[in-house]
Amino acid sequence: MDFKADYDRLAERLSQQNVDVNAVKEQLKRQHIETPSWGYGNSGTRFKVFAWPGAARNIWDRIEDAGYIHKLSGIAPSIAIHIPWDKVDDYNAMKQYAAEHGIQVGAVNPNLFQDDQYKLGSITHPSASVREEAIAHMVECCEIMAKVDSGLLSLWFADGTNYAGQDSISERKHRMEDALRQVYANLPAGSRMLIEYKFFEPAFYHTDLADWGMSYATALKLGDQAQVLVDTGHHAQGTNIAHIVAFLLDEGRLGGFHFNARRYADDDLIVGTNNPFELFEIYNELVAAGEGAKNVAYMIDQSHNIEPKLEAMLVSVLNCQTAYAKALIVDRQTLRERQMAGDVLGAHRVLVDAFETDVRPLLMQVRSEKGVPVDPLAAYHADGYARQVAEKRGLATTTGGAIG
Ligand code: PSV
Ligand code: MN
Repeated sequence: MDFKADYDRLAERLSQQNVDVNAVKEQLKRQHIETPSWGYGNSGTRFKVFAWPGAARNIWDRIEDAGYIHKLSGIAPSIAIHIPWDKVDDYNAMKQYAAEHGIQVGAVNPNLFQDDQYKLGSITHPSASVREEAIAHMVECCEIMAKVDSGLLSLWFADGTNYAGQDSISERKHRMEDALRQVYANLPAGSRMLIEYKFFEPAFYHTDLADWGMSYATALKLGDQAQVLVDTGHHAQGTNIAHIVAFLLDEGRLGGFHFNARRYADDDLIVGTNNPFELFEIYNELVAAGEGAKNVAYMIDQSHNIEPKLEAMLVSVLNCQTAYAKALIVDRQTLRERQMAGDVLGAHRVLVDAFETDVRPLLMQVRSEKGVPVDPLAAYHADGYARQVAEKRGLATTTGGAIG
């Protein structure tokens, strides 16, 4: 594909706009987007799970698929796992298998929502014995982290109530803090606990960790190893996620992302589709924070129901790459000058100019320098992997774990 002339023109224009193109390329080469094991298996809505030919049947297939997405994109070198969906007897074998496929095991996600005893909650449940089971499961996940060399325990709770008066909200808060303190004490050295929030669903009156402020307050109580995880699908309509990101970065408590796109609720659509400008705004804050964003973990959290699984995951990773590239080419010097001069629309135009720039030649150049396909989607359509796994695996009857 002939992109060199376009790349040269773009590089020339960017250098006139105070952008260090070589530094931008280096940052793009170091980008890291983690894909989720549960995104490779069958999934659906509460109405129907559609089986996809070749969908991953177990953790070994999921690792193969994640390795394939990394091979095509060059920027997805790890896979998040979900326990017990990805439970195995030999975690060393899991680690080795991942390494053979060019990737590592990333965040470990406990499952505190699928067992019958969790009907009224897990760590906020009125019964101490249910809470103890939930704590024991998270401690087991801390042990798995050590076995697979993971530095992240990623926590999401379905806990909440459906009706006013169903339970004491403040008592539930105390139960949660007590449980998390016990889990925190079991974190492997140097690892982090990421605390996710979600404003509704499956509970509809209140969710125990409903927004970033509740996750942040909880993390502060626990200690430096606890941080907030922002799932882009977990906010009310109109919430300014970039603002949350900037605030948490400044506080040193932004642990990571679960990327996906939404229009109505927790839609789990492909990140960067519905609202690419919002994703750009988020990346703009991350780039503006510089070193302050160096420990942020970038993960996809999507379950594709009607889309081809592998293509959907590849598009997701590439959309993050595009948003990052656009944020990296913002003319920050001019932006600053216009901000200080009170040039409201002039400052805004600096961002819009970067957002509207066609960064495809830049990304092609980066990929060719990195030794991955310059057009990963074309490579996906040409190389036959999806057809081969469809033949080999057939129509799986299992889900990826996530059911909706
Ligand atoms: C459910 O909303 C959810 O998508 C949460 O975002 C978790 O991160 C994920 O499932 C995996 O447990
Ligand atoms: Mn999530």
